[in-house]
Amino acid sequence: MKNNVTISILVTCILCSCRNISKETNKETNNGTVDSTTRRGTVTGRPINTGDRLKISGDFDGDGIIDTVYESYISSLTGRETYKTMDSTDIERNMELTIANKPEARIYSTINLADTFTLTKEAQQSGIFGFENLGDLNNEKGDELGYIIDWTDFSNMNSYHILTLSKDKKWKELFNFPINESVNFEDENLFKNKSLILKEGNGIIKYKFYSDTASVEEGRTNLNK
Ligand SMILES: [Ca+2]
Ligand SMILES: [Ca+2]
Repeated sequence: MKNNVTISILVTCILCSCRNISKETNKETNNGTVDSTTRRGTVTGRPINTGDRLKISGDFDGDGIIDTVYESYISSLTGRETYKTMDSTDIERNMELTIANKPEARIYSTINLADTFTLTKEAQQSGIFGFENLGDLNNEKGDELGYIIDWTDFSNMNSYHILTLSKDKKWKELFNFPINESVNFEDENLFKNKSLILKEGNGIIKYKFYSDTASVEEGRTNLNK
């Protein structure tokens, strides 16, 4: 009797493992035979990692309460958050798929009555980087913020943007300047505060920009003019 029980358990186990093996084999066969259209469907079918969206905090409307500003990266085809990376192994294909996805880089915040603001509708980008609270640069209540568009290209040429929230709760660009993505962030090309921007006071800032003569130079501007 005991032997019979042992044998039937053994048989059940073998049958179960056979079923598992055949499932695995099917899965492999499916993967091996998908055509490019099915594969594309699989890529866009994966869950969206919104963990790669950036956020910063600060008092951007100057009411004394700390606010949070979030990055949003949507496909204008669906109006929903979408993938920053469409193909992590093939750079050229990633570029094509990104453009075809018609993405928009935007920001939104916890600030009452401040609308979602579009940073760019240019399709060849994967959101932003260097997203930071710059403090109150123009001496008008409220912190300013900085960002750089993460262009999906092979160029190091880019621009640094400074935004402020106006009194009527609208985001607007105060200033921008050209940068070189690799050279500008080398230690010797940053100010002593490890930033591209240094506040002088009375709305005046100094900034490190990439010049036409291919070197990092220091500029100075009045944000209130
Ligand atoms: Ca606030
Ligand atoms: Ca300000």
